[in-house]
Amino acid sequence: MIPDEQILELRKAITESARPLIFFDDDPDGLCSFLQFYSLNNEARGIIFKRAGPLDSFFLQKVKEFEPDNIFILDVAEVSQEFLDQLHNVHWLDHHKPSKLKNVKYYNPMIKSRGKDNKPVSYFAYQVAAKKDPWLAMVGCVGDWHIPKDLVKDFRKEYPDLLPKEIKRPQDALFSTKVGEISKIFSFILKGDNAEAMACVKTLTRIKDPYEILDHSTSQGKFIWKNFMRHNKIYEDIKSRVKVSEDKILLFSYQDNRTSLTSELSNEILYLNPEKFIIICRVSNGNYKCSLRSSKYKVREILQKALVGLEGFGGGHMHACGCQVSEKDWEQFLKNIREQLD
Ligand SMILES: [Mn+2]
Repeated sequence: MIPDEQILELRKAITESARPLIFFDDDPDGLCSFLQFYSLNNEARGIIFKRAGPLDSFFLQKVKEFEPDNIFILDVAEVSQEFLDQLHNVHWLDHHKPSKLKNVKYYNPMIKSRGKDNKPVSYFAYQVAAKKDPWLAMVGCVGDWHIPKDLVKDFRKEYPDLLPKEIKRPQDALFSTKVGEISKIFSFILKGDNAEAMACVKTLTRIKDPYEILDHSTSQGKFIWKNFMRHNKIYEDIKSRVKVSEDKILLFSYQDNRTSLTSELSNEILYLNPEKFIIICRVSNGNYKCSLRSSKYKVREILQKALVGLEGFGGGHMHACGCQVSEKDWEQFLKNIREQLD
């Protein structure tokens, strides 16, 4: 958990900021965290952080243009010290492996719980926003494979049909319920180029109710739905090409220089094939960009060992990781993984 005084400190910081700048991760948890922070301060400017290494000085120009008085970093696992050293009033709320960086106010439930509490950032953003929008918190949490007990209680009071009582496992919530569908929609609208994604984010800040999206009942809801469908078509096409064999590794790669769908695809493929070690990769500019999933194996440990001595990097959660491996080291990488599964 995050202590109450820290939640209040964050609430005060975002509410009283004149020009808050918010970096958020490009997944439903990051987006739902941003939307809840935005609901506390409509002056906030959001920047989607697409993962490819740490959040670093590449973004300094953006900071200088906006001249924020406070900077918030939500659900981003890695930030560079060099970047932080050039900034003031940075608040970083995360639930990945705790960081020891300086010149930042750091909030992470993993610290006090000694690694046991890794509830999503959108859950803590819900506390920060004084529990205003349970649906945003729930969509973010389900996207990160969590169903926090107290949150689901609040959520079902308002939206019982979006997450039926018999649903207990996060993966069932994600792949067989309406709240899971919204999570998928949030995930897909962040794909594609930045201008399109930001137009969707901006539209979402004006949506008050999940049914606007699910029933396409307002112009904002229609806009989100249309953008979702565009990416969903590509997604379904790639998914239909995944083949399952007897092998304990389920490996699938495709060529695409633009958008990554590997994270979403690997989640669904794991759901459909829970016994397999899933490796879904997108090949782009001589690199394999992969999402690794398994419910049986400790993916993060296996990945760390497999990367030793190779050109590549990666990390993530115990059972869900991302990585990038150079084409020339790809076969060795696969061999290193396979050895650990036998
Ligand atoms: Mn997250």
